[in-house]
Amino acid sequence: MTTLERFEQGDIRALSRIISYVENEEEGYLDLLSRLYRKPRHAVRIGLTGPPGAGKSTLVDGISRMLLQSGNDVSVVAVDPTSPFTGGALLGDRVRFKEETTGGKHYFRSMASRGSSGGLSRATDNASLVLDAFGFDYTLIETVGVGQVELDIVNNCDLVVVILVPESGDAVQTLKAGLTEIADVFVVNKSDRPGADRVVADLESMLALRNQLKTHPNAQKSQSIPVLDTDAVRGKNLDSLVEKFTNMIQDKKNSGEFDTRRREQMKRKVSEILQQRLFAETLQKIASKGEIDNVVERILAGEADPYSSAEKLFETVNLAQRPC
Ligand SMILES: Nc1nc2c(ncn2[C@@H]2O[C@H](COP(=O)(O)OP(=O)(O)OP(=O)(O)O)[C@@H](O)[C@H]2O)c(=O)[nH]1
Ligand SMILES: [Mg+2]
Repeated sequence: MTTLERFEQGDIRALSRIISYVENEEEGYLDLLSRLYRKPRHAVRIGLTGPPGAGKSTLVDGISRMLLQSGNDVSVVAVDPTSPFTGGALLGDRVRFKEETTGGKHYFRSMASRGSSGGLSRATDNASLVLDAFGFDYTLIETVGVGQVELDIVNNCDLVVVILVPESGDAVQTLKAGLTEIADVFVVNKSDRPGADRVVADLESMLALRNQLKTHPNAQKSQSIPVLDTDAVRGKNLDSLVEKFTNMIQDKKNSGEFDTRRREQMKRKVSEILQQRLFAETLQKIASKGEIDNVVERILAGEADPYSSAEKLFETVNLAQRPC
């Protein structure tokens, strides 16, 4: 039996193998993705992001348990952009699976650096597709930090939970980090520690302030951004959090926002693929003419500048492509 056949029959080892296959972009992986895109899928993707040590994994565990208890199959993808990963040797550490006695299936997978930031976000997106095609109801994606890589990753999610802690301090920093642009829900975790109330209040007043600035493009969105305080270790408010985001997802589905978001994500994905393809092809055409070296010499000799030279090189390709 092929790995794909075993995957289709619900074999977890085949699932892990297929995730590695697409993660490493092994030969033929695009054909496989093409088949998976045609399969029925219904998983909801939830992105959870926040600073290191904020309690994301503890929260993800708690949320998973609740979703499992309601009979859902839950997969978790933990993305760690800082951890270099070189091959299959660590697979055992990167995969956990258990069939909950009380509920659904639970699968855990970690993803590590793929060399380039675009690569990691693409690998995470493709792994999520595999999990979706396998039949999971939810995929929880944990990412550390708030850099471009994390933004790219959570931009592919249906709902984004941003996790802060009392130590996050001045919540205005949050705004600067662009968190309000991506958050659908704010969580202030470690609420057993002093200062949590203050961060909740700061966040709430910041969101209220943004609503008053009617001209802000996200004003409408921030109106409905809830702020919850949790204690992931003791389970405080985890039920409210799960209830909140499941209701939000249902509302988004009812209002059409869910589909609109997915449509935008897919449009972005197709555009990115196209962009990379066009870029690579155009550059290759220009390079094959050996013109770049000539241009560099002319710029260094003070006879040209990089901007108009690049423009002229681009035009040579563009003109060559035009039909007569
Ligand atoms: N007091 C308290 N400790 C917590 C809470 N949530 C998590 N922790 C602890 O904080 C530490 C970090 O928790 P993790 O869940 O690993 O945090 P993380 O955000 O996943 O960490 P990284 O993935 O390394 O960024 C652990 O020791 C947890 O037990 C909480 O609500 N209150
Ligand atoms: Mg973690």
